[in-house]
Amino acid sequence: MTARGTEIAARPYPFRLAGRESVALLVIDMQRDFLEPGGFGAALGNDVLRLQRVVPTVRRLLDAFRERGLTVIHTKEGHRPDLSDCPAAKRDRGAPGLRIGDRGPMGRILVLGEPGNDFVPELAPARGELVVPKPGKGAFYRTGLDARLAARGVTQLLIAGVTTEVCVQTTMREANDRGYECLLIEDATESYFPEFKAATLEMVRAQGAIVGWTAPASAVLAAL
Ligand code: TIU
Repeated sequence: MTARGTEIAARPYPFRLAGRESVALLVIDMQRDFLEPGGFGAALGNDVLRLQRVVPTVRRLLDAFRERGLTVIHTKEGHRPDLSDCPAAKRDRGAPGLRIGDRGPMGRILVLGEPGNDFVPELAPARGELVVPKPGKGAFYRTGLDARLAARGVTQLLIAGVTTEVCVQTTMREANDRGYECLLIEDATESYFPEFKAATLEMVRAQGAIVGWTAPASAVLAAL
């Protein structure tokens, strides 16, 4: 990418990168709690292994951003050990095998600092990369992310991570409303429900990119 940017071959139309300083790779919640047995995702009854298929693609994107010195941000969904930032409405929802804060095989479910709440090892943040803990599904809710992006001059977010229709889509919508241009990387996001992933990709880029763009990782890598 030049200082003035270039274009990503995206849908519904090309995504013009504004320049090196304006773009960030935002990796959403690539944590053991969602990708490994014994965590939050599994406690909700999901087949967590299907999320692991995107790990190599996210890693390729991370490598490319790091090699070029571009901004990388990681979010992690989790709660304080006293659960003071976990609404009862979230903890009490549904009938999971283990609830948020309960002790599981990887430590307490969805609690910051527990082994199961950490990133999958292949995608661990590198020194200097921003790590944003978040109590909600959206990365802008009670995190200060907006101010931190503004301080860096970031206006465009290339988004990867899990799950497509929950934390990824919520974050993309929050970002879109705040004026960021967002591109969801199709093969770097995954859902427990393939039909929800497909619907999310369709709905964000419909109506002339009403929420944002989508493109495969190969198109993003070609443009960097
Ligand atoms: N359950 C589910 O699909 N997702 C979450 O609870 N969090 C995220 O998407 N990270």
